[in-house]
Amino acid sequence: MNDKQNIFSGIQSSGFLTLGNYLGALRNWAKLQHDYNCIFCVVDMHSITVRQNPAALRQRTLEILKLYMASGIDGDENTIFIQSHVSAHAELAWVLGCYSYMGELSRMTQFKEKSGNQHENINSGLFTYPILMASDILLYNTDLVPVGGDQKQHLEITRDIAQRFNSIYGNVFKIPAPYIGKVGARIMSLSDPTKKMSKSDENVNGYIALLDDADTVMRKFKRAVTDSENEIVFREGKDGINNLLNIYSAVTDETIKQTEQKFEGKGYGEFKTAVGEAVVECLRPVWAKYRELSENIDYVEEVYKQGAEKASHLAERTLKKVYKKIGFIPAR
Ligand code: ATP
Ligand code: LTN
Repeated sequence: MNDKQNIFSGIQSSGFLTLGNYLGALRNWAKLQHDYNCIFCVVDMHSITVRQNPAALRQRTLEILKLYMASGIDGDENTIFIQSHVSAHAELAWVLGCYSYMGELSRMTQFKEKSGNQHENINSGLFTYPILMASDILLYNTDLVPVGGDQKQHLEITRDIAQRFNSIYGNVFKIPAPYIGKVGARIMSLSDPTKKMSKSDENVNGYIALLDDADTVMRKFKRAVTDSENEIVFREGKDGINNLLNIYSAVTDETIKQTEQKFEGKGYGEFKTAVGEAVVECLRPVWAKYRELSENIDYVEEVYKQGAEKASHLAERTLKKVYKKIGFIPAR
């Protein structure tokens, strides 16, 4: 091992990735890859807390993996893998479940939200979801976890579980910290800019899917909800314009101030077209790389197989240590 810090993060394979996932997660991960030991996982096991169609799940898991790579994450330099390929995640989750409390799990806002949305399927996986996430993170001696603000609470429970375990058994787990970027931290829906842009939004006009084509991207931006004024400035109450300014500045690397000056006196229609065009330009290289990877599926397979091997090696070491500490007899 080198002296770089360890990073772990993951995305569920529960829908099409959006511009929000790209600007809030993937693009930032790609920037971290040279300065940290990075492990990026497609968390397919988490996604079955919501009913999935098997063929669609298979397709999406692979699609997300390719999008990791198309966003510039190098599959040779980093560890990229699929969660269900490394059995230690499920095994550690069982152990940690015995050190987690019903009370703390029932306070998780994601559980409250998701169980509110699917009354017919409030399964126990939805409830224990944060334990599996804690296992993902703790297996790899993770220092930092790059996630959006919505995941902060899950990071806190991960730290609590790890500290509780360490206080009984000694220094077993490294205590991880969240790493929440500023730029693109929260991209809002184009049809309701008071809500987060989300891949599970029923209204397809609310989000830009990363694999939407250029015409669709332009059409969705042209329909974006704004306000009845005609001033392109970042100001409280102008949620739609604020979101478009945020997106424009995130994809062009200009500041909000520079963008405001550039569009001073211009109309909303012209601004929306400019934002759409800037997003298309930003996504073009991702689309090209994605196409290339789709034609070279053997390479993609090699990356996730090698990734699972590297990840298993690290994960098994932690799991062995845990088993020994709690008093399980070693099998070998
Ligand atoms: P869902 O809405 O279906 O719960 P999601 O789109 O929020 O899913 P996740 O898999 O929960 O996607 O998130 C993957 C990563 O992308 C997380 O780090 C999350 O914080 C980030 N992310 C998701 N949506 C946005 C957004 N609108 N703006 C910025 N970051 C986002
Ligand atoms: N819960 C996260 C996805 C996730 C994750 C992780 C993120 C599962 N395991 C480990 C970081 C580290 C989400 O819904 N975005």
